[in-house]
Amino acid sequence: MAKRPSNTMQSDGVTVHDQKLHRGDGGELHQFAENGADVLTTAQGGPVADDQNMLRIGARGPALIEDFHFREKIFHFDHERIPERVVHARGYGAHGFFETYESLAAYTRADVFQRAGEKTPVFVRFSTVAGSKGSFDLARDVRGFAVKMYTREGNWDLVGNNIPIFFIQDAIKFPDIIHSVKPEPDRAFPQAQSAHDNFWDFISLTPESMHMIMWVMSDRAIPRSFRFMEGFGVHTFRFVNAKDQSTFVKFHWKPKLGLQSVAWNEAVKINGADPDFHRRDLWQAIQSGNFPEWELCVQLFDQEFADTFDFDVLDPTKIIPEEILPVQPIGRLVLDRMPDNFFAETEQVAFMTQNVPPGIDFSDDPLLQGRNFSYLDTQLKRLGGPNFTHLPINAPKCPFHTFQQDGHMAMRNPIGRVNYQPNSWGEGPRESPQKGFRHFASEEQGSKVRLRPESFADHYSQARQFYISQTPPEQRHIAMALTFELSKVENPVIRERMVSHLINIDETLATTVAEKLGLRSLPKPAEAAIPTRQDLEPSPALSIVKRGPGRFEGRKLGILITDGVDAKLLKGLTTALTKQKAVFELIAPKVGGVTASDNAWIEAQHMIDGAPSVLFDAIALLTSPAAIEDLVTEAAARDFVADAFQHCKFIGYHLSALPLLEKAGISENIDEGVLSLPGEDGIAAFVTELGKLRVWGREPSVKLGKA
Ligand code: HDE
Repeated sequence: MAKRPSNTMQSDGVTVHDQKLHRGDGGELHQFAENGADVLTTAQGGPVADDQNMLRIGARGPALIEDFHFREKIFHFDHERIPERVVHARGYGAHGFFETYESLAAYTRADVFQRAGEKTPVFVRFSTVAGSKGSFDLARDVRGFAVKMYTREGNWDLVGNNIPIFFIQDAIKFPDIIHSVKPEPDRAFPQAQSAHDNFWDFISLTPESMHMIMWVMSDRAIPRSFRFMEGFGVHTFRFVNAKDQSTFVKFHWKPKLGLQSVAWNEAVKINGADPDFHRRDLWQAIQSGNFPEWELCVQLFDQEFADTFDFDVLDPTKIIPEEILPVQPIGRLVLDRMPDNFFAETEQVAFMTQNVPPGIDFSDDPLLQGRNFSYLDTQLKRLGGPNFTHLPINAPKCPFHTFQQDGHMAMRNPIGRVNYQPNSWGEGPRESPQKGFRHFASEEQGSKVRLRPESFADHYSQARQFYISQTPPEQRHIAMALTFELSKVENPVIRERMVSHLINIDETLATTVAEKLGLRSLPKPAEAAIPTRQDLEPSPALSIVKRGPGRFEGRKLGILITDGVDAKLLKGLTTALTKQKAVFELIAPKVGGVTASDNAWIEAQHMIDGAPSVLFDAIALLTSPAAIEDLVTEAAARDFVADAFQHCKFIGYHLSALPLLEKAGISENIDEGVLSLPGEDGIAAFVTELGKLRVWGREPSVKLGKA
């Protein structure tokens, strides 16, 4: 090929395409079609000769409007963004399936629950609520847990959260709570934080939010992984069977690997070290074949239970404790495939609470009723037109037939003459009273009013029940979280108003927070329509710690290695971890790796500066006598150990690492969680010990959350 003059050379030095392909006579086009996959084209399919330089007059002259390739490319780029979700903007999704355990025909006619072993394709999107699309993963926040099941009778969207209740009792308050938590409108900060005046001002004026506040100030709001969180449908729904009989139902997702959260100090550091911590975790788990799994469980009850239960089952700020109404597993959800493209699937997926198949119906929960309007409405803004169901991620996977037509970006219109019904052409789909959705014919009566029922008036009893169900470290964390959040509130009146609510929940909690905030005295308790009930039993199911997994499966050990690392010990440790289905990453002074005691070269995944211990569930220090002297001079190595200790993690160490423990200031405090690594034989026992996850007893001594 003739060399181009240097002033028109491609700037990236890539070989210029064979010009023959672009001349355009028939034979050559045929050749182009065959080779098409690797030829860059415009969106119109036209092959591109030069993607590095605009068309211009002379090498240094003005650009030409005739350059359709440039214009198309920039035009498209200019329009790449769509509005982010008004809430739950930051999310991450995956595909999988739902498998039904047993037929639930007695309760529901929903096809998805008719046959044991039936598998239904699913797409799930996890999210934070307040932060924008580019915010960090470890914000203190509720997590969205939205599930789209592509059933044989259309899509069923169970758009839930990782907390079983909500802040408000009426959908009309949603814009207010969300405005209050989002960045304040004049200054446009803080991002992805509830720790500011507007949020706490609204909350302290909204007593119905107190139960939810207990949950979001607990460790539930800083989960270790999407894989280790529960999910909840929140509202009471209805199952409706083939005889049109209704049973109330509450949905719960239980993670197979158990619950786990991080410490607040850890969350803050994770956000700096890896803002994509939760995304990466899900990506890595699925890509490595460790498919996350949850069981779908239900609480089923009838009208009689609803009438006699202590609280109104339509009130979305209340739970039904599992100890009172057990949860029954009815199927499992497995996530086994990442989307091919984030935007096409995770960003464009449109969840809608009103997507329910025949056999699943709504209750009159006023939050759910309001949501049923909002989720359809918002898609129009976000996805730009009424045809968002034409996007593959939103389209049903069962046959479907509508007479809807036209609109922006219509991909499929009715074929043939008929686009209405009834018609006498004998064409097109028809209604089916038997197969079709029949709304449950509940008896309703009453005047048209704007009223909250009295049965929604108790705002403190379940908040107290949640608090007293927690273990001491979990209670400490709630107190610390409240103190931290309120310490960011500039107006002391708001701080005090919040404490006045806490008194109604638990006096010790209120006193602790008041002291830590430096309040001179306890304010008067907030006025309560209904005094807090002291007789509600603690519900152990509400504590994360009481229901720890007891095993290290699915968790990650960070192994710090240096030159001279004991090769056998390392092998023994990694084999034991793999056996227990745990994972590990190697961290070294240099990312290239280290030379082990047997002279083998071991590659590392991280350099010590880039892998603080907050990214791991526990750490092991596999140093060597020769390398330790240099290592202790590294601030990152000292922080690695000191942070792990402060965050109550297990630390396994080779004896050569003692000077590092000393430099990190913990050699005096060695406890049952700081373990000298045994020889090869004992290493499996060490990994079993890691299943306890944290040494919470250490916490008061490191003053992480001394309450
Ligand atoms: Fe949502 N919520 N929400 N929400 N919500 C949205 O819909 C809304 C509520 C939840 O991954 C929006 O498509 C109102 C409770 C999740 O795409 C919007 C009310 C629960 C997601 C909306 C609530 C949720 C959303 C924004 C008060 C737990 C993310 C974008 C009545 C049961 C879904 C969108 C995804 C998203 C409205 C309260 C869960 C605006 C009006 C309670 C998981 O329609």
